[in-house]
Amino acid sequence: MFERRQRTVARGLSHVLPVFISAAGGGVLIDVDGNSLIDFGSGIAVTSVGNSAELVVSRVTEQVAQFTHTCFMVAPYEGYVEVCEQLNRLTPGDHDKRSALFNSGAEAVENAVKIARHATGRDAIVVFDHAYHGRTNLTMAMTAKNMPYKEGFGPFAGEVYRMPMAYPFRWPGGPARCAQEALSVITSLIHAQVGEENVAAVVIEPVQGEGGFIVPPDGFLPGLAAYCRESGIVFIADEVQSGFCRTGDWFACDHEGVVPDLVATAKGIAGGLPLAGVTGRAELMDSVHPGGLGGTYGGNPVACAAALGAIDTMEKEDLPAAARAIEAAMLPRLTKLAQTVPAIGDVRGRGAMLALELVRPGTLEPDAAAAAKVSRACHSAGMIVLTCGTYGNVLRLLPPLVIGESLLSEGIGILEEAFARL
Ligand code: PLZ
Repeated sequence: MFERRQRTVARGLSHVLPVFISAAGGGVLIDVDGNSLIDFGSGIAVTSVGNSAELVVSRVTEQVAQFTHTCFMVAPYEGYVEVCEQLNRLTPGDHDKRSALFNSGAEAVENAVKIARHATGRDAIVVFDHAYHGRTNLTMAMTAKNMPYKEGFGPFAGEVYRMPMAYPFRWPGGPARCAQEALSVITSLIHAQVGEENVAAVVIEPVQGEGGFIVPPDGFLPGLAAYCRESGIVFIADEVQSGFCRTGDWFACDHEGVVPDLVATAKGIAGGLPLAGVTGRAELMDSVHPGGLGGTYGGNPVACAAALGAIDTMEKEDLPAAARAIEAAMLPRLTKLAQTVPAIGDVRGRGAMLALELVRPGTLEPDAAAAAKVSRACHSAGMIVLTCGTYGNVLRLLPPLVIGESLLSEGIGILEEAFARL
């Protein structure tokens, strides 16, 4: 199969593991050779409700037999409206909201930017160091890391301005001063280099994903949101990776009661089917003329049925609490591990979005080779872990929220053993 893949599929698509999957569920992937792999990746934070979750399967099966596509812009259907109702209800804030549905996280982020520009009549977009927003032209411009995402793919969209991220582990003045100092640097840079009156939107992942699972210090996001409000800037939360129970709240912004003007969602929303959304203040969303937003497949009826099944599962099984329980089970063991392994410079994250940042002992120098070595050791021992980070030196742990205690514990054991052999 791998040989066939090499002959037919473009080289630009890489793999974490050279396996082909034939079945998955309950936090385990089974490959075509019959190997079982503990899943600490969830298909990059997608299968939070598990693979083939019961309510996803039943809703999708029913829908796929009824009709597969009409295009919401041609002939609407109830599932789309129901998903928008759920998004309006579940996203932070109880103000009047509207939603629109798309196919991917990148598409949701692009549309959030379109809406913010249209509503404000301004052009500039502010993003952050270590940000990841997607692989389309605009979202590549918004993404920080060159290799592999941007290398050779320019020219990139203009009017995108990058600011320092409040990154406690690497903040020069130390974690305690990170929030205040970052806010002051960011607001003065925006004033001096862009002019707040030109800024349509500030776009931020409330917990950064691909860039290294960077959790901003308390006070940073509320401060940034308040600054945006005072300056007439649309505050956009990219909750594509952090949203839908992953961090122990419905959305990562909920942790500090931050209410974004627009929220981009995808990944966990539909139990593995492709669906994304933009949800936000009715007056911003509705500033766009009819026909200004859309797409052939956005909010496809089968994907909407999957989302309704996934959201139902999250509520019935209280998956925010499940994510907090995963944190409670994992964090003490990871912290203990860090005390015995000098290469672990930082343990961070929330809920079931946890990470270890690896450095040369006693320094801040990133050690990508160590991260690669540990992840390879986990892979050979039958567990999927992913790396991330601008410097490629962060191991990230993203189990499905329904993984269950014993499998979770077995997975952490594999990680501990991999570190013991580092
Ligand atoms: N915003 C915060 O995490 C997707 C990228 C995988 P799409 N992250 C996984 C890869 O290498 O392509 C992501 C994200 C945040 C936007 C996106 C983009 O979502 O559904 O991949 O377009």
